[in-house]
Amino acid sequence: MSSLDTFAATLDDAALTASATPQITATYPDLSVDEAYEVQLKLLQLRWARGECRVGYKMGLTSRAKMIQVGVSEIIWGRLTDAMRQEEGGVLKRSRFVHPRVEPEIAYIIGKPLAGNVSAAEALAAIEAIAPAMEIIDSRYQNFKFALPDVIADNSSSSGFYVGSWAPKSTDVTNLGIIMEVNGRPVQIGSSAAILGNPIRSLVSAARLVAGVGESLQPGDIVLAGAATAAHALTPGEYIRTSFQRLGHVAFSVGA
Ligand code: OOG
Ligand code: MG
Repeated sequence: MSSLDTFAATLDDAALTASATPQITATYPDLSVDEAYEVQLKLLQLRWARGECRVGYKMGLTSRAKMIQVGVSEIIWGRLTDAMRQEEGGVLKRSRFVHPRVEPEIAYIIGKPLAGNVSAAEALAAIEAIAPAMEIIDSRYQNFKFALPDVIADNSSSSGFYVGSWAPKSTDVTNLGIIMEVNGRPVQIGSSAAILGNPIRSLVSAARLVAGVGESLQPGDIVLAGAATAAHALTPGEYIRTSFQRLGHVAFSVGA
């Protein structure tokens, strides 16, 4: 096994056992971004070998609020599997995760293949529908602390996602109000415009970045555009509900 295989196995084990692991860069400071994406692919290959299926991609650190919260300021991406999809309105088991957080997201579903250097107009034309969403992020690293290559290797912290009702692709989502509430109290308020000025730019970035490793956005793929606000750390007993102007809301409860 190469050291990249070992890093992937360690991260996979950390996720399966919900236990934190030291940052890779603590002992291997030279891990490059390209190597980190190789680790991420190896990590996903372990999940696919257990029967999980690819369902799309997540973009990360596409807003200033997120970059500031985690101290990394590069756009990153990760891969979504069917097992990460959570039932909207259901109960999320806190104990399955190390230190989960939730954040508001906008989800696109792809209607036509998209890859490479595309314009915003081409990205819009490739969308089939848009939905309100939330992502559960759970860094497998101790104290939720990481450098850029660490978080990339860790599938960009992705561990779950909720998608609400699909709205027509013609819905203007460039500047929608977003309110994330915990037990009825607003904890994050923002706008979809915080996502790179316009969330479609996140899809443009996704098409370019996945093409860099020979992949493409395929019909039926879900793409999460990245959080518009900082994330909220989850505690059992919380009811999380995020409302998106024009798109409706998404909710779930946190159980032990
Ligand atoms: C990295 C993942 C960032 C987003 O939406 O910005 C992300 C993290 O915050 O742990 O998913
Ligand atoms: Mg996210």
